[in-house]
Amino acid sequence: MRDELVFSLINEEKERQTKGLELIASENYASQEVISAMGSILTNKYAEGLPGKRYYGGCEVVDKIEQLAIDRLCKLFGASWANVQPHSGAQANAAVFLACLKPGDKILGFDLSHGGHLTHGSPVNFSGKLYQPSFYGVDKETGQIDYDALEKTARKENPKMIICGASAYSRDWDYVRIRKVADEIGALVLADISHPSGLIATQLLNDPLDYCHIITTTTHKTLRGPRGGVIMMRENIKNPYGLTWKNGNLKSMGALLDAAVFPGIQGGPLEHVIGAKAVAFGEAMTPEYATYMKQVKTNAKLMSDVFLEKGYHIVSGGTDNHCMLIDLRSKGLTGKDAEELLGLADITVNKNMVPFDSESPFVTSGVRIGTAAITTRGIKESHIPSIVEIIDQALMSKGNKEILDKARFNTRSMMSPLPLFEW
Ligand code: DSN
Repeated sequence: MRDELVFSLINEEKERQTKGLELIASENYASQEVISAMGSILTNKYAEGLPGKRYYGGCEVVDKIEQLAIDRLCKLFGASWANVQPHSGAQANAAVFLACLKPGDKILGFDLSHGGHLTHGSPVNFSGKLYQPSFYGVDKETGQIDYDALEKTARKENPKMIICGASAYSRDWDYVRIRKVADEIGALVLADISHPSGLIATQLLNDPLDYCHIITTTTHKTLRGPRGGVIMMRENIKNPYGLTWKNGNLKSMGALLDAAVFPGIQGGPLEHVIGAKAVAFGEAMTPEYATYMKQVKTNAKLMSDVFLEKGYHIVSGGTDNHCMLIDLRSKGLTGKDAEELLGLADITVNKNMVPFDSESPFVTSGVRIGTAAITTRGIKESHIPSIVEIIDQALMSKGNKEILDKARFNTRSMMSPLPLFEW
């Protein structure tokens, strides 16, 4: 018997996803094949362990699937080792911490209130409770990472690990500079590339695998796969002086990371999600995906330019990747106001702290906007000025119902005809 209630709610959500403008920078629309693999009978299988080394019988097929996911991921990023079992990006980071650090060890991460992530040392997260965090942030004037301050804090605090990566930062990273100071103090570098991983896989941003010891990413943001995480390492990484060296510890570090994922922090892997990851990694190696990622970047750059023309303040003055952070203080709005007003126009964003914010995380002074999801729907440069116009109308509406209804009508007219799984 069909569960009418659950499936009618799924249809309701599908309708919401179809008619609106999805601008949450961490979301995307997975392909029908990714969704089919994720909704498959692979969910029935227990497979604790790794391909060829399981604690359950009957794993001969899921072994092939998981190995395929590992091999495709390594090919996609030029990695030499990977674990595809983390259930999420947070789990991937937790496994790295467990493998590389002891409780009480010092870590240095990007400040959450400047665009960083909870798992990079926030006091409300395991990473800030079990380890001793210190933080770097952005320069008040430029809105870009203050690398001088990062180096200063690294030398003062002597962390065992420096974490780079963000959830609301629109600029590329100087991995060479971070690795240089890490070498000086004997720290490991973890790059969490959850947001820009698709742009990195298609060589549209600097490659962290060249310089960082360990890489984590989610698989559902720009990578457009199922909800999940992975960990990777490259064997021949460079030192900051351009010399390539063989990461002699790859095998033993890989074994430590594998053991940290299972049995360290997880039980049985989600083989249905791993099957869907394999599909997504296959898709990400196609020319169509490379074209898609270029379009994501083009759309983001144009959108930020049009917002600037309309007098909005974009933190750091623009974007190199798929997202931008708008500081709404100059427009007399909070992030909470903006999220609510845009929601009434069927435009989904998330309120977000801006650097040096005076509001609480529940209110905030900004919104974060990303172009990965709308680009999957088929949005091109020609649509961007109209999208910014609709957003501006909704934000400046002061809650006027007529204006918001018109903005919602315009959103739906633009989005409803576009298919959900357009490539
Ligand atoms: N929630 C993710 C994001 O929106 O960036 C990070 O965990």
